[in-house]
Amino acid sequence: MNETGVSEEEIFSLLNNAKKKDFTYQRVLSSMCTYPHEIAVKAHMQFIESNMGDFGLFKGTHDMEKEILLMLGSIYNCNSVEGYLTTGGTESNIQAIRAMRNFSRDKRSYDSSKVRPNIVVPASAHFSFDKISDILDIDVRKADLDYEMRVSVQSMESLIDENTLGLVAIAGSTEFGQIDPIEKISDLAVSHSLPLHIDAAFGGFVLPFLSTHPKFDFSLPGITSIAVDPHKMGLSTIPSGVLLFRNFEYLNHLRVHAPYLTVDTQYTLTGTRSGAAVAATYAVMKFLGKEGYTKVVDKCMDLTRYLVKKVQEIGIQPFIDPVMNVVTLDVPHPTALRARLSREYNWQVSITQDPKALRLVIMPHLDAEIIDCFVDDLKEALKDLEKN
Ligand code: 0PR
Repeated sequence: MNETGVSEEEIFSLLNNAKKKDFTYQRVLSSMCTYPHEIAVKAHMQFIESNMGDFGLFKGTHDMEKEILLMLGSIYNCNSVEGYLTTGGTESNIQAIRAMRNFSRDKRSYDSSKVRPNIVVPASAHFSFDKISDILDIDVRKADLDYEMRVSVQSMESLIDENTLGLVAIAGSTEFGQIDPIEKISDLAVSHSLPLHIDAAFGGFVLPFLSTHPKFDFSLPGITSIAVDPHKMGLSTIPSGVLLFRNFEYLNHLRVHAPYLTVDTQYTLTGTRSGAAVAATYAVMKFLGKEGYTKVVDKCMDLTRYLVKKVQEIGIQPFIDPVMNVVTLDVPHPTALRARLSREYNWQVSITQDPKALRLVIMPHLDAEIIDCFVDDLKEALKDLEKN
């Protein structure tokens, strides 16, 4: 650390240099994040010092948090919804499974030294579930997918046993943007009296704004919790995730006594929490409303269809028909192609693991012109690969 402080001018020169090394989103087709809405940025700055870890000091911010939960409860068909703003999908998933574990432990009072509990998730689950296995010391059993990358309900059922804490289904999978057969999984959860968590980190701000979509919310009786990330398609600032429970009963299993704060209980994973992200999320949700988000989603879906049409013109097919604004392309040598697109053409794309496909996320920072440039470069990169 330097002995004495440096001037503001010098600081900004350092910051500008760092910024130059960062990618600008225009060349990024691999991210589920995007530029936050300017209203969100303004709100974030206004509440920059607000700490939801001690929300008795920040009653106004806390009221906005409660309002966010109510707004989401109304679009996810639940008026008894409880929860809180997390740092994102990872924390929401950890806490949802921790609540399941505690619920089961309190209800069945099992001896954790003798029993190793498990949860059943789709094989397509985000890698946060591998962290969960490690943190909570539980087995994460991965159910098979069908040919369209949806989880097989039969496979899920075959993995359930007396040590199963609960089930997970995905509304908008990370790699393929696919939606599991959630209605059937809800029935499965009900018939086995198990809680069901929906990972809608990505899809939660897409599905409600599509003209038609399968049910994925609290209107299905088996669903006990939902994770949704305003910092992805919600256009809020990072870190903004939301964990929602159907009612207080599940949240209450996360209760921790918090002495010396203005409120004596905490249900969250982190202590100090960003009130700025709460303000940002509240502001952008109010500002856009259902109409605004529908426009955002419409634009991304139009671009998604446009991209599919353009790649089909050069003989490339999507791996599955895009369900939301995630496109996977069945290309030769995806790993080499990705490297080439990055190295020679300065595009950031990603690849799926199994099966391997080129993966593109069509976020609001993209437009038809960028897609045209990308497809031209993709065509050239494919030619380069054929030559080598
Ligand atoms: N659940 C799903 C379905 C997700 O897709 C993700 C993240 C998470 C949970 C975890 O969310 P947090 O990262 O907010 O904890 N999906 C992307 C991924 O990990 C996130 C991402 C965002 C990746 C921006 C790249 C990027 O540039 O692949």
